[in-house]
Order: sequence, then C-alpha cells, then structure tokens
Amino acid sequence: MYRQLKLWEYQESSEATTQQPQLASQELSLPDGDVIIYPNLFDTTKSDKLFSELYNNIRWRQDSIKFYGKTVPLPRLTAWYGDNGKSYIYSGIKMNPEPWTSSLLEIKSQIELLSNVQYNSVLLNLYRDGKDSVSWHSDDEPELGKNPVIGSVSFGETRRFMFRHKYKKYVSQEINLTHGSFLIMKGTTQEFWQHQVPKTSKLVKPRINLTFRVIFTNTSDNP
Ligand SMILES: O=C(O)CCC(=O)C(=O)O
Ligand SMILES: [Mn+2]
Repeated sequence: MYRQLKLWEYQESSEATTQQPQLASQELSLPDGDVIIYPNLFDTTKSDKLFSELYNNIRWRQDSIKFYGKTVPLPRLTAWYGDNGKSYIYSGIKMNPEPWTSSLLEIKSQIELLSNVQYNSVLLNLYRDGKDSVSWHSDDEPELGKNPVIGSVSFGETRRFMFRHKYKKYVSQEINLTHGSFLIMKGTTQEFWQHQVPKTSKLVKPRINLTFRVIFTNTSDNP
C-alpha cells in the first residue's frame, strides 16, 4: 500500500503570496526495500518536450543477448550515456558511454536535487509498443556497489512497473510509471527485490525510461 499524499501540498507561510508548491511523493511500503515515487517531477509540457527530444536524438541501439545458445534481440532499444570511462556490462553486453547531452544533464541535475548522490551514467530504454518489455531482474551489477541508488525517470506511455521479493514468495507490489514521473530505488531494494516492466496486449504508444546510476569502476581499472 502507498502512503497517500495530495498531489501538491502547500507549505504554510506567514504571507499567502510566498506559498511554495511542494512536490508530491509517495513511499512504497516494500519490506527490505526503500522506494519513493514522485509522480509529477516534470510537468506535461516539459515532459512532452523531453520525450520528443530523447526519442529523436538519442543514439538508440538494438542489442541482442545469448539465450540458450541462441542470439535474441532485446525486446526494447537501449542507449548508454555518461562520464568517460564509465562502461557498463548489462546482460553480458559491454556498453561504452556516449557523452552527456544537454537534455540528459538537465534531467540529471533535476533528480540529483532529490537523490543525495551525483549520478555518472544513465541507461536509456525505449519501449516502442506493448511487445517491448524488461523481464524480472535486479540492478545489482558489481560496478554499482552495495545498496545502489537508482534514479528512474519515465516519459511517454504509462506502463506497469512491478516488484517481487526474491525470498518472500508472494510478496509483490506494482505501480504505474507515468509521463514525467521519477522513482528512486535505494537501500537494500536491489538486494531483496526484482522488478520488471511486463508486455501488454493493449495498443500503447512508445515509452522512454532513463535509469541514472553511479558506476564505481573505471574502464581503465578493468581492461
Ligand atoms: O523501464 C523501466 O521502468 C525500468 C528499466 C529497468 O529496470 C532497467 O533498465 O534496469
Ligand atoms: Mn532495472
């Protein structure tokens, strides 16, 4: 269950004219996890702009993975951007980062205000339609270190984001990730939980997700 908060709450102030809107957030009650959602970090106009900018200008790639000896294309397009040297091995694929773009830096600085970390890389996923998905996994690659902070921003079509506990069977949660939302996963979330974006048979428009990460290793450390 979520702790319900109003979408926008207003801070009390002695002068009515100086009232500041506060960003709504919900904490998911995940035992052994720490997940917070900001449903409206970016407003619709800004989100529309960022969606088309990323859709048109990110260098999207179709990667494949080996599965039972067969090469299968990933059911989504991906891209990896970040500081020089912050390579990432994902599903057995080594990705070298493209340099930051101004839109990515703008999103990064916005979410860093809420994250208490400075991200040095971002994995982008483009879900072209309902057949695109990401299956159950944890973001627990060794280069992310212990208890990683993962900052996840979504634009475009709303898709289901599901959690399941790795050890307590039947303990699960799900949330809709909407246009302009920001989800933070931190603490022991990756140690105890897996997440997925399932396929859907509904006719859905494209969705872009960005997961900002802190990579602790340099390519030069692991040739
Ligand atoms: O699309 C999403 O919301 C999640 C993507 C994800 O879990 C990942 O890239 O590791
Ligand atoms: Mn993930």
